Amino acid sequence: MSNKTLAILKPDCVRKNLIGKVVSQIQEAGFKVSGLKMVHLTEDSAKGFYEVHSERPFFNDLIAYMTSGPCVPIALEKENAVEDFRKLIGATDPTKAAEGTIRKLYAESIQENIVHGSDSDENAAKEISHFFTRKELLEINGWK
Ligand code: IDP
Ligand code: MG
Repeated sequence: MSNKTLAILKPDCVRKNLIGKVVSQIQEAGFKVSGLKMVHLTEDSAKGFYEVHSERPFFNDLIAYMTSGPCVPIALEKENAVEDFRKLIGATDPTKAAEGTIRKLYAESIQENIVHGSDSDENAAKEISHFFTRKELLEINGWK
């Protein structure tokens, strides 16, 4: 099992001035920040990141949303990171998300849902490398 996952604070999170609140909730849940930056995704980069959804009816809207402003990718480390992070953010549709989850607290809709979380160890590794080089990531076990 990997101990890494990728979060993205999506453009609605940045616009609503919620970066601090959401990062704080993530850290209070025991995740360590290994890499963090603010980027404005290009259309090509967003399409590459969400390639698995390219045949879905919401794909074009998803790309428009994800390129509508800057977002904040965050590489995270914790034991059981992928599963624990999905629990912390809640269901894709905020009306179905559990109480206290980040999406239940802050998301507007199934599309504008504040935050991304990787869905498997394999995808976490791919998604982290979409945004970060190895040198940009702290080695948590080496922290003094
Ligand atoms: P996830 O983010 O919970 O893993 P996915 O099914 O992987 O959900 O979908 C990726 C993103 O696409 C969602 O977070 C959301 O922004 C958007 N999305 C998913 N389903 C819909 C939909 O039915 N309508 C509009 N947007 C959607
Ligand atoms: Mg997904």
